[in-house]
Amino acid sequence: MPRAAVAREIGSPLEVLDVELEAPKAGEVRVRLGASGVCHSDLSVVNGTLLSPLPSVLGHEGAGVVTELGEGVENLKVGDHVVISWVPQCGRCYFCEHDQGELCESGSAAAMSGGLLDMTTRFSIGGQPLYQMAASGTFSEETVVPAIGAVKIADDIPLTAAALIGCGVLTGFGAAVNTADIRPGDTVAVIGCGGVGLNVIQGARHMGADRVVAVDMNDGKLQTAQKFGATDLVDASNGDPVAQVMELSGQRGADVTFEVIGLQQTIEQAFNMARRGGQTILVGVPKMEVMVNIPAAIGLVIMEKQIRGCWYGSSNVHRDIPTLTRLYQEGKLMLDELISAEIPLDGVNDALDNMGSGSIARSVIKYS
Ligand code: PAD
Ligand code: ZN
Repeated sequence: MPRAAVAREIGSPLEVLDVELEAPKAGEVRVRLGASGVCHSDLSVVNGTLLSPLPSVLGHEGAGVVTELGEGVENLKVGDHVVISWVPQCGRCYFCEHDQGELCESGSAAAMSGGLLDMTTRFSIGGQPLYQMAASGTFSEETVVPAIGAVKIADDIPLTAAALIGCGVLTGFGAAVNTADIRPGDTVAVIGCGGVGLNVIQGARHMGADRVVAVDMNDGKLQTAQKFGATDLVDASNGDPVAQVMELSGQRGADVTFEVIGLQQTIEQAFNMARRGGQTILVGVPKMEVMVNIPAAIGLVIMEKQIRGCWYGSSNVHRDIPTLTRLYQEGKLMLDELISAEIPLDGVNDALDNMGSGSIARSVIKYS
């Protein structure tokens, strides 16, 4: 019986409980988790920003070791180290075939349902089913996931570092590398420098951006952003961030801007600080009812600005997870530096509470 952190209802702290876990069905694998990052999207489920069926085992940024194979699993074997993908990607549907695996038909439906590919969950407690967030459920010592949602990595990559790839790195780095069109020499602005925004920053540098302007309201987050490659720091709590980015870019605006928080105000700021002909990428997930005001004639047509959403870093996980682990091994991707605190599962509520602290990039649950 694994121990898992369960969200029973919106607004209540997670409860760490012994839960039942069924054996993997056909096409599924059981994974003993080594580590799970704590992402803002977990907090967004707890506070009701992000709708996800409850009661549920939360956590969607994990890595571990395969311990059991369901019938017919051929891509993995017992003992393989894997990163869990919170959008399982089949490789065969319309979206996967159009290089949009992050929108995979079967994976997206599963992730939204709180279950696996057949929309049912493997967790329960006292006979009552417990959903698993985003076809994952990584706030648990063990989980069962679709085999197409577990991507093999080398055994010598620490699972704490690998876990972060599962959401924050794929999303943030992917937003810069896959979703956006960053060109060498560009000026990029990133609003929101938490666990995901830091990876947008390192992704933008990887793409050859000359200047990366980090925008945040928290000085500690800005200091960390500098370590991840930000060249200019804008404190949004001290003056209009749009005016500050305009000034830094000779009043032209940034070539590419990213919003990595999920607020109407900062989405509009990101759009307004992009140059004519520039691009704005929305990564932060706002409350469902949020609408944004974009000047259609001036902003979109006459200034030819683009605005584009980004889901899971527009990643093909079967291609991008191996690429990211290789970059890490070559010293070209910072993962260990993202880990501000290694915590036990029982510390998960504190980690959710402390997410806004300037000294935290990511808290990582380490399982023994
Ligand atoms: P985080 O809490 O670590 O970082 C958020 C950052 O925003 C912090 O540094 C805050 O200080 C900063 N911030 C908050 N308000 C403001 C403001 N008004 N102006 C400037 N800075 C501000 O979160 P995270 O990095 O884990 O996640 C960020 C968002 O990305 C969140 O909405 C999450 O749900 C979303 C996300 N989206 C995807 C996707 O596929 N699109 C994947 C993963 C996470
Ligand atoms: Zn996440």
